Amino acid sequence: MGFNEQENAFIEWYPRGYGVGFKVKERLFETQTKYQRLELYETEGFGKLLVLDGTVQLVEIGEESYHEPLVHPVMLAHPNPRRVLIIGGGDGGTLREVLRHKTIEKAIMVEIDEMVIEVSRIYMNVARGAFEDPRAELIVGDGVEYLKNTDEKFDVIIVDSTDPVGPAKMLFSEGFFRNAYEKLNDNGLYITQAGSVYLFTNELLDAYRDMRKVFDEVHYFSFPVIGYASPWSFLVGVKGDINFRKVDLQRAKELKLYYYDPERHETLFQMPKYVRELLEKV
Ligand code: AG3
Repeated sequence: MGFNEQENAFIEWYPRGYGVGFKVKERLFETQTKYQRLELYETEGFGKLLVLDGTVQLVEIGEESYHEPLVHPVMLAHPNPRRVLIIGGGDGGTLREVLRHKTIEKAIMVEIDEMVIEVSRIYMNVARGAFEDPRAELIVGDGVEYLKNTDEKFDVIIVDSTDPVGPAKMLFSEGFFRNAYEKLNDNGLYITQAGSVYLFTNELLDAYRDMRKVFDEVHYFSFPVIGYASPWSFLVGVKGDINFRKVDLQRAKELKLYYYDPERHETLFQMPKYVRELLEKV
């Protein structure tokens, strides 16, 4: 697991011996934070690589292939997203993409691990000023507790967490989905990353099943993400009357996107056939 001296590469091992790796130019550092093991590398071809508990969080070159599909489909399907909550996302990439939308009045980000925020801020060019934006509010704390106790309501809730195994497991529980549903405005959208389509299929099915118990409608989609065992899955929960199959192309034009293509929004929904069939059966 992790850094391989012989290959001079960082390799993340997924179940069944499936690996995703990057050649490393320099090992920048490794530390145990209060919550997890954090590693940072300079890769040969993809800029810096951030790893938490042995799992790739992002590479600087290509991180938009994750942050764009996580943020923009829900933001553009919502008719007027003004207040957004982000859970996790300590590197600031999700917050940065949210703040590109002119409708935003407030974006609250709740990240449990301050070290992730600090390391990203100091070493990586991901947040690009997002934390200094007056519309942004950063809370260092437990997202589960925050969502249970807050009096605030949101138009969009985005969960940018680690895998649905280990510490982030709670963020994929029915109880958590219920709290999120309650804290959405009458018309609201919830999105979570939901793991590798091929290698975490059971986790995807479990989360889909539990979200369907809570939300008025649930959509799934997949996207090829640089650095992860792709395709990667995403789950969207709808509260109220919002059509997630349609996005606002007018607002999309101003964004100049690189990976997610709003004009081909329908292509987002492709899933390998057997996975779609499994999802339809849950
Ligand atoms: N959030 C992590 C997604 C999960 C990656 N899992 C994995 N490599 N096994 C990404 C943080 C970026 N803001």
